[in-house]
Order: sequence, then structure tokens, then C-alpha cells
Amino acid sequence: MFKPLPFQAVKLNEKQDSQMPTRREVLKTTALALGGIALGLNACSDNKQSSSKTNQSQTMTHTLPELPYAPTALEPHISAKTFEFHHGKHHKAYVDNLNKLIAGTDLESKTLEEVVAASAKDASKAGIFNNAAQVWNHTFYWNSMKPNGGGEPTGKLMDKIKEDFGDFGKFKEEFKNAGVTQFGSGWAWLVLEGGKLKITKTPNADMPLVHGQTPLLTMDVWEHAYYIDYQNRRPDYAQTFIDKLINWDFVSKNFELAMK
Ligand code: MN3
Repeated sequence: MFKPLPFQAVKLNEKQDSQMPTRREVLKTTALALGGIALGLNACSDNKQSSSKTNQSQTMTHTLPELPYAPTALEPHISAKTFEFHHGKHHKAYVDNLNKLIAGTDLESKTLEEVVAASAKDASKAGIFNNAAQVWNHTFYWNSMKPNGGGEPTGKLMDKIKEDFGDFGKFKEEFKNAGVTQFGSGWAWLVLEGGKLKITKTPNADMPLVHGQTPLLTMDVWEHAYYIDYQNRRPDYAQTFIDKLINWDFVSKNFELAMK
């Protein structure tokens, strides 16, 4: 199993300038990436050594990670049918497209996070960014949910939510609003930026890592995420996500790593 090394993430982030994160934030992002490994997020990258063991060049074949639960585990809120398409077809297509697009390029040897960072600010690599970021976003989204999820966070995360949003109800309201008001396809996020919790929304494949923010939680609001189970009722899907599905253990772990 390939594990991205911290220096790779730091080096990558240093390539980006102006609105890029401070070194402290870079280190936090690195910590998050490493935390992600503990939670199985690196399952989307599988390293294959080149046939010659002395050859330093390696190619990275990105693979579809397994869901962190059975496809029926979130029923009745999200059906196995939705996972059959969303994970088995949409997420898989992003992985397959990414592998095709980077084949034979200098991105072929990079980790998923490196590909995302390298393609984010380069319009000529928009196709690569869209697929790489969607691979990352979906893996993060599966982990943002769990069976019997929802409820309320505890401990330091809850204290911080109260500090930055006023109360937990306000957090829920703002998070739902971000998801419902994202016009067209995109994502709602809870992020940490400059030591503060914030709720953001991004269109299409866009994501917080390339904006110097540390993602803690995400909700997919592309229609393919909810149409089979909720048809056009995105607000109902968002409410159910918040009340029944959020994996606060995952969010807390991301928060603690980001605050270190
Ligand atoms: Mn999706």
C-alpha cells in the first residue's frame, strides 16, 4: 500500500503562491492527508512499481476505493441502488478517466493529492483536475457518512462549533443552506480556515484543499447523489444527511488533526 510522504504534500503546496496556505496550514493539510490514511482514504491510490526494480520511475494506478460500509448500510436514507450508480459507476468513471488522462504524462507518478494540486491552477489540465478532484471528493464523502450517523458531535469539535457558529442548530441551518443553494452540481463543506470553522460550497469538482482550507466534512449535492431516493427534493436529502448520516467521528478526527 502506497503512503504519500509528508514532504510531498509540502513541496506541492509550496508550488502554489499568493492565496496559498501558510506553512502551518500546509502542515495541517499534510496531517489531514495522513489522518485520511488511517481512515482508509488512501485506498484510492495503489502504487505499482515499474517492472525494473532499479528504475526510479513509478506509475500510479488510481483505484476505486471500497465503500467503508455495505451498500445497503445507509438504507432507507440512501439506497443500495444509489450506491450502485454513484459509487459503482460515477466514482468509478472518475477513477478510470483519471488513469487514462494521466497515462504517459509526468502526473502518472504522482499521488492523488499531488495530481489535484498540480492541475488545479492550470486551465489546460481542467479535465485532469475535474476527475482527480472528484475521485478525492467522493472518497471523502463516503467517509463523511456512516450507518446510524447524524446526531451531535461532542468534545472539542462541539465547543468549536458553538464558538464559531453560535450554536449547533445554526451550524445545521447554514450547512443545509449551503447544499440547497449551490446552483447546479457541487458540494457543501465544513472546513477549517485560519483557525475558524466555516461552511462553504463549491461548484462541480472544486474543493477546499486547493483554496488553502482544510476539509472536515462534505455533502455531495450533484443530482446523482440523491435523485434515485429523493428525486428533485434536495432539501430533504440535505436534512436527512445532517440528521441521520453524518459521521461525526470522522469529522472530529479531521478536526483534531487539523488543530494540531
Ligand atoms: Mn457524486
